Amino acid sequence: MIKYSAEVATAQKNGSPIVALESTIISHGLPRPKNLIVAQEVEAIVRNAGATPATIAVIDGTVCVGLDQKQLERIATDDQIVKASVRDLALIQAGKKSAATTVAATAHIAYLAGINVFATGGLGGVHRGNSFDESADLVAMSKIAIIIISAGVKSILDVPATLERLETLSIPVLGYKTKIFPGFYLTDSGYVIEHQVNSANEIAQIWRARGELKTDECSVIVANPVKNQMDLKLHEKLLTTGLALADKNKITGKEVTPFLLEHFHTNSDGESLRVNIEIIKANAQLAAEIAIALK
Ligand code: PSU
Ligand code: MN
Repeated sequence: MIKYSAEVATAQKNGSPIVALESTIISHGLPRPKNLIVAQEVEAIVRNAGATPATIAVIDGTVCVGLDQKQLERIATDDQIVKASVRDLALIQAGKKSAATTVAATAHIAYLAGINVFATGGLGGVHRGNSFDESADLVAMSKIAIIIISAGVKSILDVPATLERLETLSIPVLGYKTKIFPGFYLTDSGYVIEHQVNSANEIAQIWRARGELKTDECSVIVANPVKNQMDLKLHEKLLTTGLALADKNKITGKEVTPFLLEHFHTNSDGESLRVNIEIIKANAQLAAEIAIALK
């Protein structure tokens, strides 16, 4: 059912560390043409750190774990690529269609492939102003055992509501070298978390302890704050205008997150893109270190 890239198949055979990477950030999260370059650079970071990258997507009905150059290009440039969450996967496969996978869908496939570390940019969560719009990422993370490295949830979301949902769903949130929950574009979302970890080894130890205590049925979130955050004033302005515009244009469902991200990218003169790239690269690096520590 799953097609593995040559390098991922080799890594699996050798039992060497693998890092899953999501593809919606490439197709719907970053502007073209930079998206393809970033996707390639992120894979290179994982390789240089001593692990194997496995970017996950569905191509012409085949679930792919690890993409070759042409497939990566397709995800980055083809307008037919849709954004797929968990509920969409079977439809995409049966219809022989192609899709980029969200955090939820990527975590699901990575788990099937036996991969236990996954790097992304930002997690989905509870949206502002519409308490029924909760990302399926939350539900997926409550059911899938994988370590997910992110820069928190975006400030476009309702951060405190998301943190409360994570608590309800019993999903542990570990701050990497901090107790301040990051806000994706911002180093500090304004909310604190309980647990700080200071090394990849510490995370690996927690992962193993979960197994012994049978609290290992959900994800572990590692929140890795961006170092050089977005200009605060610009962020505030784009957040206000973006939310108002989404409301005015009646943007709903899976369109909301891509709409707001694009609003940031087209109106920040490269600033949101710079931060986004820094985040995904730093998370890929940390994910590789954790994957190595687990071995
Ligand atoms: N955060 C980002 N960039 C992204 C996304 C989130 O910084 O591209 C994507 C991820 O794939 C995430 C999805 O899983 O948005 C969440 O979408 P929704 O809010 O519709 O569940
Ligand atoms: Mn939604």
